[in-house]
Amino acid sequence: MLISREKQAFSMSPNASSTAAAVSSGRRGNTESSANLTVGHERMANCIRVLAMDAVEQAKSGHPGMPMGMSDVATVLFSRFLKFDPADPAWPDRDRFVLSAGHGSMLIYALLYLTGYASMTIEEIKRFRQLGSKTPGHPENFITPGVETTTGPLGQGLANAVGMAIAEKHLAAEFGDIVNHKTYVIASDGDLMEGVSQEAIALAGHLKLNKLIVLFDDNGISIDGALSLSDSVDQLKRFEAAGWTASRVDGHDPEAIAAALEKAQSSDKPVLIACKTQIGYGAPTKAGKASAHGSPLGAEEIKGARAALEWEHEPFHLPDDELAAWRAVGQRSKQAHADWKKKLTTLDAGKRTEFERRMLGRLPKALGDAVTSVKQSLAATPKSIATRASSEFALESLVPAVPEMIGGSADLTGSNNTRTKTMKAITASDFSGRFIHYGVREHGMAAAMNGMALHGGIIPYSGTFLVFSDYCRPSIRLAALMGERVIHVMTHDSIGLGEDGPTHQPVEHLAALRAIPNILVFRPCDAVETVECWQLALEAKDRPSILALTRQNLPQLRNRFDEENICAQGAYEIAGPDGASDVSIFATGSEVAIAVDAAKLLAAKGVAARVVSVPCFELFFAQPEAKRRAVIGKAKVNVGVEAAVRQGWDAIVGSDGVFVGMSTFGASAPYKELYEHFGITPEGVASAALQKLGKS
Ligand SMILES: Cc1ncc(C[n+]2csc(CCOP(=O)(O)OP(=O)(O)O)c2C)c(N)n1
Ligand SMILES: [Mg+2]
Repeated sequence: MLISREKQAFSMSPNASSTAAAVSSGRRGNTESSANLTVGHERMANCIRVLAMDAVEQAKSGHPGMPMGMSDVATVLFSRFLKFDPADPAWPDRDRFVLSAGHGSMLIYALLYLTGYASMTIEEIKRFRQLGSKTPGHPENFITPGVETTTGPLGQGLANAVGMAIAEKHLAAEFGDIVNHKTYVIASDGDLMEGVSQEAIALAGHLKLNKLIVLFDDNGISIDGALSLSDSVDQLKRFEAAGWTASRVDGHDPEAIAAALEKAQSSDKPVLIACKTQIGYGAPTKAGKASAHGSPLGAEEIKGARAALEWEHEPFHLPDDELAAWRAVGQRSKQAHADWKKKLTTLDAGKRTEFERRMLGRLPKALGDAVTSVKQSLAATPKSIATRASSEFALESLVPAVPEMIGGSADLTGSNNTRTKTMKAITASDFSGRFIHYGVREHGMAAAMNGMALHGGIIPYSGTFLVFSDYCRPSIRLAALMGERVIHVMTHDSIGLGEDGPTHQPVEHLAALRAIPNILVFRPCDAVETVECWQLALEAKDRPSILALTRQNLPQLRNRFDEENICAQGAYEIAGPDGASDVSIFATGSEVAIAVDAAKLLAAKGVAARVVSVPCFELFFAQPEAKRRAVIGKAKVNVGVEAAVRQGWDAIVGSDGVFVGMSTFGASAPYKELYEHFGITPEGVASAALQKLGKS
């Protein structure tokens, strides 16, 4: 039998305070309800185990092994340490709990049900993995109250948690101890093998995020079998090298787990607790084996597990005492929550209003005024500068007006222009700054930004080169899926960056980003469009945005002050003759000026051409059909111009439209020569249009 009777005896021994005893002992002084002392740790942990194996069995798919293995750890965490209130999953000062190993979703669903989250009923557990349930295959924060972030792609949750811990420290620096919580993570072997985890742990260690506590499911098993097939990293040493404190415990020994967690409470570094566990703990033949990872255990195995766990109850049925003990766990932080609310009322009224505004994700009124003043200034004194510099010019006004904006760059601060003059950097000893030097860690940066946005109270924006959006993409995709407001400033957005050559010149990236649902990809053509796009990105509460910006200077094409945010239409006519046009030229970013010059060349040849700037495909496609048709127009020839691949452009220019752009990788040369070389010039555009008109 795989279950150690010794362990059971130990956890039930009078010296080892049982979970229930801890529940009733008023640990941290926030216990209200008295728990049923007859239910010990093991029985409580077994509630998770049986729910996990039964739900996976019923769904005929899922991952029973991890929840069964980590039940003891999770039981200790939830029943003795985690500050949470099932009645208010959005309590701003709750501890954050991130299940980075999202495949173990039944662990968190069981915990939410057991501790009394209203939306997590036993019916939902029975509907595990079914359409419309609160129990999807992997945890989705936008479906299930109590789930802090969407996990499944390994490594992401851990890296999100780093962002949450940064957010906590930053907000605490600003608002005081109204913000004072921990961030706990359960991470698996897979989480730690993923590259993003290295970026995340290095950043966490550097910033000394001592309220971040990672519980590593150190089970030595992954899908292919023993971890030794593919990994021999000493994780403790690895974390220690990154500035963490690390220890290893028996993940089935509640007191050892509790002692490690207790010690972690006062750490001055982020904490790794490697919990040695047995995957599928309780399953008679599959425990400790990869076969427990991701398939139903099967009727026989479940029968054996029930016997081993001494669990005589029907599937999905929990005895009253066990459920009562768990529900008491859900009440543990009631007093802490009430105290917190009281404390909030003692906060200075202005500060309190500001805190609440930020946590609700509402923008300050000052944003509109800041945008207007930037636009007025640009109308009075036009700027022919790179859009990355226009972005910096906008940020000089936006950052003071929107205090929840936290900027950063992945070691390209001077190139991305994301740091304004007054922005102070966040450091390990002072989190009051508003700029993060993420280091050369694009993936970790994007994942941490998701965590900051998820935490609430912060709108993170980043900086890197557009070509490295590939390095951020997994997290950008998740931001889009979750509907999180994160803003990526991505400069050097085409062959226009010049000499660095094709490794640095994005070609397919705009199309690839536009392919992600629920994202806004902005490519402004001048300083005015840039500030308008910034405003739209900030106002897009439920989706991430990309600002693709140039390295090279561009003329300011919009010299009139418009109160209205014209980029909100996604596409609009920026230049054109009074009457009908033979040619419509659609362009984005740096190519809009080229299109305007092409229209002039065409006019000189007696061909009327209009130019439509398309700063944002997604906003344009969201316009009513009549509006879209009007912007597309009825010219004989449509031409699209973008220094990137054609993919996606047919939706605007039509499949018989002309496209002037890139169909190969770029090259290393001064940028003007590259534009000539690849034919993305006013002459090239005009001649393509004439050819299509049959006039060449
Ligand atoms: C980025 C990513 N790659 C691959 C997978 C598929 N996958 C799910 S779990 C897993 C590894 C399982 O090992 P471990 O993380 O140790 O989890 P355990 O089996 O111990 O529960 C893999 C490869 C994934 N979810 N995310
Ligand atoms: Mg494992």
